[in-house]
Amino acid sequence: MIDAMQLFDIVIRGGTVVTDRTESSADIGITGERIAAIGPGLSGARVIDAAGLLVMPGGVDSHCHLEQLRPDGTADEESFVSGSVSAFAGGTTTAITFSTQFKGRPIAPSLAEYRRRAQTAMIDYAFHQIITDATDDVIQREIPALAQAGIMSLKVFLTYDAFHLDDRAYLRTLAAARRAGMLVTVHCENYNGIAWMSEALLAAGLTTPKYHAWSRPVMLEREATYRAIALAELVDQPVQIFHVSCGEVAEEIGRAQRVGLKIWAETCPQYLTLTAADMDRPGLEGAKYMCSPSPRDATAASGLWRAIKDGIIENISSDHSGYCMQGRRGKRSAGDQPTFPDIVNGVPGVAARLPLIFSEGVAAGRITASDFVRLTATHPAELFGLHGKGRIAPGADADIVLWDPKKTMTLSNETMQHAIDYTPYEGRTVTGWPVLTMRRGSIVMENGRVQAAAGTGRYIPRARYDLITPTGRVPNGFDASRFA
Ligand code: DUC
Ligand code: ZN
Ligand code: ZN
Repeated sequence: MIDAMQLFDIVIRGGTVVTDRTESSADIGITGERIAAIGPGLSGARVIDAAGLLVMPGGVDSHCHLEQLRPDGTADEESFVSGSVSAFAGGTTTAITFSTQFKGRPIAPSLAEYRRRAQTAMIDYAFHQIITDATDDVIQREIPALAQAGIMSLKVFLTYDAFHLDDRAYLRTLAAARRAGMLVTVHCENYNGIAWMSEALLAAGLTTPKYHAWSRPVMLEREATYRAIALAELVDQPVQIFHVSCGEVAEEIGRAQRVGLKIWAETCPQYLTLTAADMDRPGLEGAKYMCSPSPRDATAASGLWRAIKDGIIENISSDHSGYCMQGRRGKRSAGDQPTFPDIVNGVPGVAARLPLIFSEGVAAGRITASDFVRLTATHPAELFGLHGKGRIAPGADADIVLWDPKKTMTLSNETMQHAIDYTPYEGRTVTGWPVLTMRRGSIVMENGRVQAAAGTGRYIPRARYDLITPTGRVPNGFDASRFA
C-alpha cells in the first residue's frame, strides 16, 4: 500500500516505466539510495518530469575492461574514473571489470592493486578474476579465497599466448569454481588454429588489420565453444560464453541449453553493428575495429538477432576495451606499422552499448523495450548475482536511466566521453538517447553533463546464489570435482 501523504526524496513523474516484463505509466518514489514506491500520484521533495520518456534500470555492463593491469604494473588507458564518466554518459550505472592473474604469478598481489585502483570508481562495480595459471596454489587456496572476498566469477581464455589455458588447466579451473560455487566465463577461440593461420598469413605477406579476421574464422570460435561446453558438462560447472560473434556459435550454445546444461551466452554491439570489412581500411585505420572474436558479416549479425529472439543469448555487454590510436600505449604499442598479431585487440563501447542496442533493437523493431531492459540490465544482474541491481522495483537500488526514445544522435568521440581517442561508431546515427542517469538516488548525468565525485562508486561483494548451482548431473554419477 502506498501512503498518499508520503513525501519521497525524489519522484520521477509521468514517465513510462519499463521493466524486463512490463511497460506502464507510473511515478517512481525514491528514498535515500533506493526505490521506495512505484505508482500514480506520488509526491516528492524534488520532482523530475519524465513525460514522454522511458524510465528504465541503469545499464548493467557485465563485461567491461577498466584500468586493467599489465604485467609491468602499468594499466590500460581507460581508468575507473574516465570509464565511469563514459558509462554514466551512456546510461550505465554498474559494471563488472577484470582483475588479471599473470602467468607465473599468484592472484593476490594483482587483485590487491586492482582493488586499490577501483576505489576511484563512480559506477558501482564487481570483479571477474582472470585465471591464466592454474597452479595447485591457485586451485586449492586462491580460488576459494576469491569466493570469500565476494568474487563469484572467473574468466578463462582458450586463446592468446599470455592468457590461454589448455584443456587440463581449464578443467582444473572449472572444478575449483564448482567447489567454490562460482560462475566461469569463457573466451572461446582455438589457440593453435589461430597461431597456425597467423603464421601462414604472415609468411604470405598478409599482415594488415584486415587479416586479423582471416586469422580467426568462425570454425575456430565454434570448435572452442563446443569444447568449452563439453568440458563444462564433464565437470557439471555452469558457464557463460563471452562475446558470441555469430549464429553458428549460438547454435552450439542453443543445443547445450536444450539438453538442460547451465550454459549462458553474451554478445556485444560490435558483433551486431560492425563487420570484418571495417578492418579493410588504409594504414592502421582498420585497427580501430579489431577485437576478438572478429566482427563477421551481416549474416552473422542477423544470426545473433535470431539467437537473441530465441532466448539463446540473454546478455548484451560492451566488452569495453579502450586502446588509443595515437601514442605508444594502445593500438600502436608495437610501432607505426605493426603486423596484425601485434595490435592489441578490443574496442571501446561502454557509452555506445545502450544507444546502439536501443536503436538497432527497439527502434528498428527487432526487440521490445522490455527485451532491451532484460538484455542490458536485469539478466546480467541476475546471472552474476548483483543483488539490488538491474531492476525497477521497490527495494532495488535507485539506478535509473531516463531515456528519450525519439531523440536522434550522431555518435562521435565527444559523445562517448571516454579517455580513448576514437570510437568505432564515429558518424553513426542512433534513435534513442539517455537524457538522465541516476546512481543510487544521485543524478550523475543530465543532458550529457556528467557530475560525480571520484570514489563514490561502491564495490558489490557477491555471495553464493541459486541460479548458478550445478545441475547435479555428472557422468556415471561420479563427481570428479571432489577429487581433482
Ligand atoms: N577478449 C575480451 O574479452 N576482451 C578484450 C579482448 C579479448 O580478446
Ligand atoms: Zn574475451
Ligand atoms: Zn573482454
